[in-house]
Amino acid sequence: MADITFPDHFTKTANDIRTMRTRGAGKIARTAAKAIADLANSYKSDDLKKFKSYLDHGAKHLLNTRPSAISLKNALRLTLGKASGQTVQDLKKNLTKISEDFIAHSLKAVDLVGQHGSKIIHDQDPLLTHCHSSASTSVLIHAHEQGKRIKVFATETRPWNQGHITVRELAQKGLYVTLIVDSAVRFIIKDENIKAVFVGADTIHSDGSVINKIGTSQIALVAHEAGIPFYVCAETYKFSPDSLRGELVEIEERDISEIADPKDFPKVRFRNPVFDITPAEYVQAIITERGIISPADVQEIIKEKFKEVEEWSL
Ligand code: RI2
Repeated sequence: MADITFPDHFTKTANDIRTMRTRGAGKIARTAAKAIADLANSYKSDDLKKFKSYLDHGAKHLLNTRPSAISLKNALRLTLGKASGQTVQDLKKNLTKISEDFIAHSLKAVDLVGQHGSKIIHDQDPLLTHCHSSASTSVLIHAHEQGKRIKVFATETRPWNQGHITVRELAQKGLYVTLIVDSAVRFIIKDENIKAVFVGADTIHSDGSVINKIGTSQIALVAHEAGIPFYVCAETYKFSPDSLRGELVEIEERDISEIADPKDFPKVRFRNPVFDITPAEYVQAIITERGIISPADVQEIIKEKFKEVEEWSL
């Protein structure tokens, strides 16, 4: 791999994902699908074997950027893993088409998640969300557009403050939205009589457990304590086929400079895990583009969705 040089646009895209300039599991997936097709189209020789190896190295380069987002790996599985061709030109053409289809389906899926999820929201419901998830905001926006006068409470989501993106997006769409600090969740759930929690997912394991932004599992526990439903909004390409074999995603730990400047805290250690795992028992349902499913049904969907690409490995 050391002797392979990728085009600038490709390394920039990978770097944007790593540094979170491009973020959100769905957007990462679409960006990776486009990046691998663009990489293919920038290849100059007619040597098919070398071409495949080049793409494989490109895929590995992308995979290393965000280890907890199975959406990225699945985007490569569902594009590169399905593409075929007897010549470099054929493979380029086929991969480009598959990549475009994946992106279109992904965008459509976010809308469908919104349509399905909005049905379980009632008029006047106070609701809570965490981080910024386009699948979750799709649900909330659809409910609002149906005339349901919901009140959304959104956590700021340290250390990256993705909650700021959420509140700006929802406010701009005309929703009644309130920003709270992460540690206010338990107080707000009780004080505002929150009726349900909606979050996104970076990965969903075959046992229905959910990897999402750090703090999600605490919120799930508080929702459980309060007896309110905790819903996960996720397109099915966030389901992990690896987890069928017991391979769970690694929890990404990012640079401590995201939390504070260590120079200001002599002799202090830091940790910055950016995701956590919420067990299936705390998840009321998963809202997907196929409809609202039980965490117990995740396994069946994985088997069906990934059967053709199961053996393909990067
Ligand atoms: P959508 C994000 O990860 C958040 O954890 C969010 O819940 C999840 O991706 C899903 O986002 P990060 O990239 O695909 O901010 O629903 O670390 O937009």
